[in-house]
Amino acid sequence: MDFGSYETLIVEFADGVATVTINRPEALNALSREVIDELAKVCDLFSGLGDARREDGDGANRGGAGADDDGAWPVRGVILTGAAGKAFVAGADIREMTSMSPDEAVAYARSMHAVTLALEALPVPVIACVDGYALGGGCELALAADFIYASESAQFGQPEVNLGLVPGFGGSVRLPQRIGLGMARELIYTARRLTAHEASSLGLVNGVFPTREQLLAAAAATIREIATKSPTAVAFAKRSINEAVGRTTAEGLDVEANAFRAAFETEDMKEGTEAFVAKRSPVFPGR
Ligand code: CO8
Repeated sequence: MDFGSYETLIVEFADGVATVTINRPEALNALSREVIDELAKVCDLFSGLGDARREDGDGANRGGAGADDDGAWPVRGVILTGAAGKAFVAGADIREMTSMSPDEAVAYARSMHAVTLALEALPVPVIACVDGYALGGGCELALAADFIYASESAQFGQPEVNLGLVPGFGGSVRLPQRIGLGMARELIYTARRLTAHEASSLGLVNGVFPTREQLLAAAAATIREIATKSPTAVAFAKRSINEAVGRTTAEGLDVEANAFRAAFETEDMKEGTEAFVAKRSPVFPGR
């Protein structure tokens, strides 16, 4: 399977799990413009998963490594992590930022907004594996994943006010959504850091693991567990949850009803319900 070649990322694939590693350990994996461009390319690669088979899609199989010739689901989930060392990602690249005009800085922020939205739009789950610092843009990148697992050494924070800045890659939107307004305000105004266990107690992190190896293994195991389910149903569930965020209850229920209808029309639904009645394990066709 060809994932292309990258200067700042390592993209690996095994057993349905794609692992995307941001590889700039000399700068604590900071999100340079090149990293952001390459993350956008990877998102594009995976965005076509299941298109040829999803009832709601445009029927086009965009090909690439994300979708094979049959439009099946070779990639069942993505792990997003940073190269081993001190950091998951220590934020936006502060050195690059120092020479930017306000317009360039906003374009830089916008390019990362696009990446975070693209990650949320992927039809497969994305798990951020945070080992070391997830600061500023690093925390914001992790927040764009479906959920976050952390190692004991993880530290989370939005230290932008130390630099005379505000969160610029979505932190002022997604952090309050994840941990509540009051706690998000306190963290952003003080630039305090959270340990992995503190982040876990706030619901920012779903699981804390002793070592980096155990962290990555746990995320891969969760993706493989999800891979035993209907891929179309998981994709509709992800879309439904993301589209309902920030809406009224009534609007959110409309979003859910649309997703439910779309799922109801799939062959996966037919197979899943028939298998239940026949007391056998389902074999989901993924369409
Ligand atoms: N950008 C660029 N280089 C970095 C960054 C970064 N964010 N973080 C660390 N580095 C570099 C250091 O400059 C150093 O390089 P060198 O060896 O060449 O001097 C190397 O990585 C190692 O770092 P340290 O020596 O500082 O390592 P320490 O273990 O002493 O400290 C820390 C680790 C605490 C993580 C420290 O490096 C630090 O505080 N880093 C900055 C953290 C931060 O403030 N992040 C937020 C950045 S702002 C942001 O993300 C806003 C996003 C929205 C931007 C929107 C654009 C408009």
